[in-house]
Amino acid sequence: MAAPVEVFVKAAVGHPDKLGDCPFSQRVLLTLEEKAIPYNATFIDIENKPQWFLEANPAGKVPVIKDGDKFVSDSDVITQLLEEKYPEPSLKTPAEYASVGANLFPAFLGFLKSHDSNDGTEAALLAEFKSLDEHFKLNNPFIAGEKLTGVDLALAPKLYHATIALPYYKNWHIPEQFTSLLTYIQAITSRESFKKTAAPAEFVIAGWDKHDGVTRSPELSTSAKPSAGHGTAAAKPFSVSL
Ligand SMILES: N[C@@H](CCC(=O)N[C@@H](CS)C(=O)NCC(=O)O)C(=O)O
Repeated sequence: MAAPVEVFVKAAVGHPDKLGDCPFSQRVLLTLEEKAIPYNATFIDIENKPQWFLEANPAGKVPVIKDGDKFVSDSDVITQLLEEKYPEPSLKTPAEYASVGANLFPAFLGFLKSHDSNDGTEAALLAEFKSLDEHFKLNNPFIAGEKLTGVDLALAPKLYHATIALPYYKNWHIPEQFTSLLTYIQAITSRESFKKTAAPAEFVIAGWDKHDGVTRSPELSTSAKPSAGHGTAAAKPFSVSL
């Protein structure tokens, strides 16, 4: 039997022995889980990167996998390599669906960092969610229809972050009328693979707290941080007590 894949992913902020909040790391873990590939995960404290990690991977980003003697970085490259080496079950995304949701993360980040309610970032994010909702009205239960594919595993961790960070930092939720999108989020984040690889809400917030420019709206700044708990269901977003 082949040796387990060695994968290096982000550790939780303040908990170097626990899985952290990186959506790109989760994408790779999801791919390993859904393909039932045996793996060993090592958590990397990105605020205090070990010397051996920087020598092996000078760009210093996670996720990384070890392929023979080589370290391979970037979730796009890693998931493609895993697809080639472990073709069954296939997670190949048909070309026409490959870019679904590709603009979500930049739009989410733009709004999360915005301190000007008139700068258009909220409208841009809303347009992304609307376009996803329209997609899922026509294509479901997965992005490509009947079958789970790699594009779902790239998008799901980003949606999970959105459902935790937007309520917490901006008191903002995905509008309830986007029922097809919310159904998708509920279903994909309920998969065993997702629950096993998701960082709990408090680690997601701890991660975003470290990002430049990410701060809570002033009216939220005194309310509670998320409490301990694992696998917050995305359609029941973490809510702050105001
Ligand atoms: N394009 C990369 C992005 C990876 C990335 O941004 N990783 C972040 C954590 S989520 C990281 O390693 N940051 C540490 C650093 O930049 O030093 C991918 O898809 O893997």
